[in-house]
Amino acid sequence: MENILCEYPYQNNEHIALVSLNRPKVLNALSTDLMEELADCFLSLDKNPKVRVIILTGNERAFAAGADIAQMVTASPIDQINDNRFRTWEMLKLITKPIIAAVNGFALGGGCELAMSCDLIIAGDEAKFSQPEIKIGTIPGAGGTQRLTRAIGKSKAMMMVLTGDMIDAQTAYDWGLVAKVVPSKVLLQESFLLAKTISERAPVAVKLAKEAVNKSFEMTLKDGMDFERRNFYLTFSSQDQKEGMKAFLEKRDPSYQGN
Ligand code: CO8
Repeated sequence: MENILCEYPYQNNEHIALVSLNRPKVLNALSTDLMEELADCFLSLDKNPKVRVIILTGNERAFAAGADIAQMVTASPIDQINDNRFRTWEMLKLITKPIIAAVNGFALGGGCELAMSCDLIIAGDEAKFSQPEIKIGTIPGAGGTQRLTRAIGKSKAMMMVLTGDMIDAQTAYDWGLVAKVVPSKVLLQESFLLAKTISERAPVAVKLAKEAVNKSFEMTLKDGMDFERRNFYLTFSSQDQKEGMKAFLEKRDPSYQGN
């Protein structure tokens, strides 16, 4: 892989993988090759039964400054259709394990959209978020008008999408785009601790919970409640549910096997 790095096990923890975007010269611009590598890497981590949580990060300067503008500048709509550039983005939806976006620096355009495609975002206190496409004559194409609106509401999303201006990490937190802001220097450490906590929960239940929360973006409340209930029932077919409840009653820590 040329455009990303995958560290597994991360910090000697066989349940956690760290994936880093790695095109520092262009602020991790999301080329089609990078997105192919990312999708392949995520799919293989998803298949690995030991992996329970994935952390996605960039570097101190940038998570990602958007899709690769050099690759798009002369593209026609037909080029884009023929390339099927969104295929790799769509593949991210197939990942069943939680993905934490650990964002330092710029998360702009496709970079912000990639972070929003993850399950939750932790930001370093110097991170910046924006949907700047309007400044280069286009609009968001990978969820900036949809996921952002659901995350922060119409008025604020309109302001970001129509001005293209950046917001800082604290504002992103206040508006509900990110789950937590931490000092930039300890971003990976904090993300690891969160990943470790999640990795110690019942893996099947974690997957079913992730699926149910994500469904809330796509369903009416009634259908979402029905979906949630089915996943709730489904957890009772796992050994982990038996182990979790028994361990509680026996006043000991559970030992989850992920089945
Ligand atoms: N694409 C390609 N190259 C980039 C990108 C990018 N998105 N962002 C930065 N770079 C390159 C610069 O061209 C520069 O290269 P070089 O050194 O060869 O000149 C290098 O990275 C460093 O950038 P700057 O010199 O500009 O650094 P500054 O600190 O001055 O500025 C900024 C940093 C503010 C982040 C600035 O680089 C910037 O505004 N970047 C572009 C941000 C942007 O417009 N992003 C949106 C792109 S469009 C998009 O994401 C649509 C997504 C749709 C979904 C994808 C479907 C395929």
